[in-house]
Amino acid sequence: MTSTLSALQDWVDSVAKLTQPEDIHWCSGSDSEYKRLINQMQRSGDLLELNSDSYPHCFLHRSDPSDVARVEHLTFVCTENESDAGPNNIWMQPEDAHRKIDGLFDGAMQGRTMYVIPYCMGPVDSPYARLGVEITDSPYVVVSMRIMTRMGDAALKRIEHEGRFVKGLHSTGDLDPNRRFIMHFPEELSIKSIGSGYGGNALLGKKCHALRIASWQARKEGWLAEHMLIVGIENPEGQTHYLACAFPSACGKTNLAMLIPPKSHAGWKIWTLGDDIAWLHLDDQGMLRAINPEAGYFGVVPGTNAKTNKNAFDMITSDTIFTNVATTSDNAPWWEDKKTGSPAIDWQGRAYDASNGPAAHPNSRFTVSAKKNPSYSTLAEAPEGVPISALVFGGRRKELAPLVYEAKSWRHGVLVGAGVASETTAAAVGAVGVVRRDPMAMKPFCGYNFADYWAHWLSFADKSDKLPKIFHVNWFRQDANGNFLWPGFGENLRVLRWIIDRCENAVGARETPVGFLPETRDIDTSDLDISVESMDALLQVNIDQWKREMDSIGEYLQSFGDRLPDAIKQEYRQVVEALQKAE
Ligand code: OXD
Ligand code: MN
Repeated sequence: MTSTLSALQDWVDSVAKLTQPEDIHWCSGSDSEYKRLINQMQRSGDLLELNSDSYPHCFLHRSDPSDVARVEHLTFVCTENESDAGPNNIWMQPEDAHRKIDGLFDGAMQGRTMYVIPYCMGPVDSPYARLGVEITDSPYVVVSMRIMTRMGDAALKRIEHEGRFVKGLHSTGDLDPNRRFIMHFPEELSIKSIGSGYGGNALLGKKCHALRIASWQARKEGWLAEHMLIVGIENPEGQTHYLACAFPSACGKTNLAMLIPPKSHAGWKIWTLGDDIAWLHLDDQGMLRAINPEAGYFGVVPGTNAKTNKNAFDMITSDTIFTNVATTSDNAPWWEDKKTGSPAIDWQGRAYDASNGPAAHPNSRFTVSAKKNPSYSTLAEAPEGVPISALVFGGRRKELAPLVYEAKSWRHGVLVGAGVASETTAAAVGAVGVVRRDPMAMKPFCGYNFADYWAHWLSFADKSDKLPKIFHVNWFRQDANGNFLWPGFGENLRVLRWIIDRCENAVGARETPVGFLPETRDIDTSDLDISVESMDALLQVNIDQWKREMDSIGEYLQSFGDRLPDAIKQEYRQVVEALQKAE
């Protein structure tokens, strides 16, 4: 096949010349193509079929043990000026970067098939959707992209019509971590990734395009590309509010997006629009509207069970690709905290032995179509997206951050987002459990200088007076013995209800130096086994701890030098002064 769009055809030809594949296959996105690739990978051993009675059409992929997570230390943003990438990114001069990575792509696809994957991020008929083409030599990437994006003929038609698309070149290379690089060229709207088959490094529509490149595009075009889930919360009267929530990787976005209301909340319903990425645009009325650019979920498996996330637990019993989980003796997938069955073979294919560590890799994943989610909202297909009532930031913090608080204004909310910190997780290579600054949960994903990004966020206040309120939540507070103070999961609906009540001006709040907090009585704890002391601890602002936190935020903000917007500095000073007065 060829394309009528010369920019696309010329690029495909030039990549083929460089990488020298044996074959070129243009992906149509059809069922038969998907099945053919699945069969081919079963024959090559890249996919293993799981128990077809209990897990029909489910497969296991075992990655190279050195290739199990995103590699932030090998991820580059390559802009002409280093300061445009900012201290939040690792930078390389674009010409040097191309030279380096093209050297690795030279002949990299010899003996392999080169797949050309046209894809659309967002509903194909949405004005907010954006287009891309990924070239890869990995059939695992092709089948995963078919689940995660709108991929194939319909996307190609729109690409040929519009003429503009993000170019993503990927090869698994030789999987040697010393020859692994994920490079972004925002000024050229292009991505080059080599040496990894792991989702966040290899499914280029996701983190590389829909966050790093899209955040750059969004700044130029006046919208926002964010690491946010999108959820609809319907009350028993049938009114629905939509929230977009930014939490760092593996901090419960998928669980919150698919929350099941607790028994005490009969009549409440939850609708999932997205579990990882939101693209937010102002409409002509000044409302912020969100679409989910993705079409599937690439979720963390361990911890998923009938209690923590029944929707996901049920959804992944068919038509799912698992990566790096363990298996039981009857060949069902198994993971830590599944609460049923036991492991026989670990994620590396060895007989399970507890002394080798967890049976499933802590960052093992499921890849599944969003349409399989019992709480899937059909509005996820709406070209105009959904109106957002509240934006919610959060992190994994043992102490300090209360269960919930509301920013005093949009500008203050931008400071709250900029100050987000969280304990690191297994989603990225590196130490786990270390608190690090993760502004707006975008530390690994903002494709440009955070100082410019905050300025862009701030600019929305001049464009609309209907912006959503901004909140911060923390489900992860612990007591002195390391026990979680808040039950989390479905019970988080109680906190979302306070957020919605605030958006409707239906409830008051207590003003503190860091923001508005609920009165304890305004979080409905009926039928919940939680002590008054725990609730008080969850809703407390410890002035001394917050002063130290503001020192740490201040130091972090200063690392952005002169580019830091004045409005952020002013908001920062106001919080510091309010804390001083509160002594
Ligand atoms: C993800 C991540 O996979 O954030 O969504 O790492
Ligand atoms: Mn994510």
